[in-house]
Amino acid sequence: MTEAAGDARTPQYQYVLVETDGPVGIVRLNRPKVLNALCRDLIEELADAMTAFDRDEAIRCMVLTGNERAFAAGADIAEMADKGLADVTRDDLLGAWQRLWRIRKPVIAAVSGYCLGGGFELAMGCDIIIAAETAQFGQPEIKIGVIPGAGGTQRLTRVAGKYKAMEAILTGRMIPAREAEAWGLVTRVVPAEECLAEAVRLAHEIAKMPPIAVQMAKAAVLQAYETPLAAGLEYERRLFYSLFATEDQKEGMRAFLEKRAPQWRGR
Ligand code: DAK
Repeated sequence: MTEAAGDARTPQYQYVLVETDGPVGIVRLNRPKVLNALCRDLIEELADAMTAFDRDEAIRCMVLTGNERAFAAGADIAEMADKGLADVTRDDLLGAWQRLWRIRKPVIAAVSGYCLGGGFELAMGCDIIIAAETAQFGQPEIKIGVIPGAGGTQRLTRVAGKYKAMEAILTGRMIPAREAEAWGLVTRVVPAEECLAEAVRLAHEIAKMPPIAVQMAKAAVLQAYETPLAAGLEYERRLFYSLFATEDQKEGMRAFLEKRAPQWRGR
């Protein structure tokens, strides 16, 4: 059962809608008139909402979504158009985005419609992407005189490889959901009407897992993008050993041996 927005756990924001479904925190981008263009205040609110869920012990997994027409069509071009170098440097545009990349709990993006520019970068910063058949991905910044600035040249290249990324970024063309799937950019493609429900279902499945191990698994997978293989393997090994300090490891292994379901305590 979904909790109504507006209470202590789900404060009201101007540009994002926040709700909970048991242990799942759901954040919906909410500037439909401009295809969820990511203005500065929206990113600040998004970072606030997701950080609050990250700190809330009752929340185990998050879903980030938009609407049927757009996940997000990129950063707000109207807000950026007249800025100079001094403005963008002083405004520290990056600050709130950085807070998003530090979320420790898993975040599933449910993407329908346009997912462009900063919107695509936001989705790529999530841990799992469920795409509707209607989803269209792309980095069209080149068409407005800039390049991706929130990770697109790096994340897209690491996932899709140099030749796919180069074409996408140099032409700005849209990549339909099925093509994005073939490039390894999305977890799976589902019919549009099932997209959010599938993401929430998956979030509930993850929410049933032991929370400390879930966070460590996320950290270990992300480390694969940061380090050479030997350092990544060492990082994984250390996290693996450290889980033997948790009650959940004892409970999980005992429950298996006793042929019963484990009761996770998050300790
Ligand atoms: N910004 C502002 N408004 C936008 C917008 C955007 N990105 N995208 C759409 N809109 C607005 C349109 O202006 C229009 O407003 P009205 O005219 O109705 O007032 C309304 O949304 C509906 O859009 P359209 O009329 O254009 O709808 P169409 O179906 O005809 O076309 C479209 C849909 C998605 C193909 C088209 O809207 C479009 O091309 N949009 C722009 C896509 C784009 O270029 N995105 C990249 C933006 S640059 C960084 C962080 C982030 C970034 C960079 C740095 N740091 C932390 C350093 C990100 C940069 C970007 O994303």
